[in-house]
Amino acid sequence: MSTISRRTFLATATAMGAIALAGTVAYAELPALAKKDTYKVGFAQTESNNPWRIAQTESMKAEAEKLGYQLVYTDAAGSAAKQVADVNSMIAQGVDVIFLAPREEKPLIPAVMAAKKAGIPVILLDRNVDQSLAKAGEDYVTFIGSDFIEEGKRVAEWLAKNANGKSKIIELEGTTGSSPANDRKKGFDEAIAAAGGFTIVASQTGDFARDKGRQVAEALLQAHPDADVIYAHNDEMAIGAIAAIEAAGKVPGKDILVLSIDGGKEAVQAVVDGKINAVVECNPRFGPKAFETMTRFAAGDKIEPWVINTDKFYDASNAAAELANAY
Ligand code: GYE
Repeated sequence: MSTISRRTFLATATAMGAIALAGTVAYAELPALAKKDTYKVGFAQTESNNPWRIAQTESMKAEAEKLGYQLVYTDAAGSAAKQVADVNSMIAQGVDVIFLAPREEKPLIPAVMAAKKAGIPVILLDRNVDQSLAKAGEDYVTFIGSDFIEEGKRVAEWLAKNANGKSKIIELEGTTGSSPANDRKKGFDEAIAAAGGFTIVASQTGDFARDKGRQVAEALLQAHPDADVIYAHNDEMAIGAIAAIEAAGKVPGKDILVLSIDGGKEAVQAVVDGKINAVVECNPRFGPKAFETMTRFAAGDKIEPWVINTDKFYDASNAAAELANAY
């Protein structure tokens, strides 16, 4: 999959409504959404193994309930294959629109295309799909989510200012092939290279999961005993890394700086406690914005290709004051 082009992919996906036109290919247009009093809405969640996902699901359910819409909710339990099947089942149930949080950038392309073919608009939530294989305004309505490159960059910029001589970084990556893992790595690695004086001694996936993060951090701390910074792509892995640092007889936040993204309550508390040095928030409260975007789309508005969520930032200067607002 990784090497095939958008055109080849679409051509082999068959019956995409593609018509050969003077050497170019025209694709069927984005499905429309009728204006109605109520809707049957699909929400294909990725997994539910962390506070971020749970906050997102709650926000979506609460908003659907508030509007009186029927929500068809599925949880792919960390499997891209199951998530594709979940979307197919929503199509079979005749939902009006599908909110999809694509676990990985490429494997969910067939789900996006199947919905398009069935005439059901898809709105991507929180993770994106491969931009060479599917396009906003053409294959799906829009992507609603944070700027992950910017999140990684903000972590790097904080570190460049506050490193106090620490320089050897272990990076714990999110789920391989997911857009936040790809972009949080890109944003951080580029900014840290530009800052100069730092080395990323190891970069490995912990799958956005606490225990995997702990295990990977443990192994990498053994292989690189001089590492003095851990940058985790989410809170769960940062919290796992704190346990690994303590198990190695070191003090998290002091001997080894810990940096994270997500900003859930437990991580903000860890900033208050001095065990995490800085966290870039990634806002999980999607409900209002998701349904408002859907309403604008049904009204015939032209939707921007990326509806951007803005994120806060926590460090020792504001964590105690912000704790009550963290999810
Ligand atoms: O950071 C992570 C979750 O896709 C932005 O996925 C989301 C990420 C979030 O599992 O904790």
